[in-house]
Amino acid sequence: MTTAARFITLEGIEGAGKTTVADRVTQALRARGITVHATREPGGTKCAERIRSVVLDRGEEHISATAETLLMFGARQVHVDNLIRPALTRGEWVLCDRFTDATHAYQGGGRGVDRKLIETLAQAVHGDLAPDCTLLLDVPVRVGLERMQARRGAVDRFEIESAQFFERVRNRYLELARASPQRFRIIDATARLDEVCDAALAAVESTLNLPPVAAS
Ligand code: Z5A
Repeated sequence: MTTAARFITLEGIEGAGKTTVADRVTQALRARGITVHATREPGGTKCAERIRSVVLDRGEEHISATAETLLMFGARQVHVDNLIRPALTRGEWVLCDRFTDATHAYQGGGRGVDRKLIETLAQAVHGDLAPDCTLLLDVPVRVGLERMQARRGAVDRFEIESAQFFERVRNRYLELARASPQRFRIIDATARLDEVCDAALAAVESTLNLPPVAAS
């Protein structure tokens, strides 16, 4: 099947279900014959994954909100240059678990980094590259944190943050979604996981005008 390259992103607070939804949407698109690169941020390439470890690990040194923002964009530049742009140029699709909206939500909303700084860095790093469709998996913070605690393993630098921090992140995400209603689809991620996956897939299909799959 030939379709123009598309860039899809998934966003949401911790425990929203992005990992499962990303797998399900990727499989459904591949079943249509579309070449899809499923990737994530921070990370997605060897070098960007090393930056991910630096920014998520709870080391001894203080990492300021500005340093955190710069690390996110450093990883993003490497990811965009080595994976995202080349794939889109080849006409392939990219489905990315988080992108620049996450920096607006976490570093901007959560940590209070100036919006203009984030916009300037975004312009320098990826210019006019923007997702065609962004799924915001929305859950109340209490639900996200309960899910996170239920599967508790090693805790990263974000997972130690307070409920108030995640409220600010969620609110900024909802603001971003309201500001770009053509690009964003808000999915109620409190529903059963299979229902969330179905809603996410339907949102991708409607936003990108994909023809329905013929029943087998
Ligand atoms: N970050 C940033 O600050 N700035 C940036 O610019 C970028 C990122 C790009 C790592 O991201 C951190 O980086 C992230 C923001 C920051 N930290 N936080 N918070 P990440 O995306 O790799 O990590 P994450 O958000 O922590 O992923 P996650 O916790 O794995 O969330 P998820 O992928 O949305 O959830 P999940 O793994 O699919 O599900 C979590 C659990 O909940 C799991 O046990 C599921 O079975 C359960 N779950 C999920 N959905 C449901 C439903 N609907 N019902 C029942 N149970 C469910």
